[in-house]
Amino acid sequence: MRTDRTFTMLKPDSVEKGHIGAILEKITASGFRIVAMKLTQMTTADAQEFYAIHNERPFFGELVEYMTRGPIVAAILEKNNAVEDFRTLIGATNPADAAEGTIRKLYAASIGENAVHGSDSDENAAIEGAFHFSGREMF
Ligand code: IDP
Ligand code: MG
Repeated sequence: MRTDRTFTMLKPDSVEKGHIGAILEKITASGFRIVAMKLTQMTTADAQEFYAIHNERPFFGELVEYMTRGPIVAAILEKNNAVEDFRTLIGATNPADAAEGTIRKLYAASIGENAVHGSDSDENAAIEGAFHFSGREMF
């Protein structure tokens, strides 16, 4: 399993607020190379499958509504130690707990609407990247 790639989404709130450019600038300035990227919108079935691990959680319905309400930017990123370094760059799930300078501290409104996704393991990075991109869309 390669350890130099992760998967991200700039979530609907980031797109709605016009934060695509600022967040991508922070990502690339932090040493991540964009391997694949697109503006897309998840269907309800897509979001239910992508977040299936959370389907018993009380916030699942709210999460699916949020993630499907508008377009997202999906991307695969490459860097040494990508998964861990990207989780550090985005900060804690709840922006109130996120470190200064992290993407969620800067751009997230709440624990639900928290601006960005970052894969939590190399295995999930591969699964999530393949969920959104075909091999021909990866560079
Ligand atoms: P992560 O995105 O930091 O890995 P997870 O615990 O995997 O956080 O949760 C997935 C997503 O579900 C979060 O990014 C957030 O959008 C949403 N979420 C997590 N916890 C809550 C909650 O307590 N209320 C509402 N939404 C939540
Ligand atoms: Mg997670």
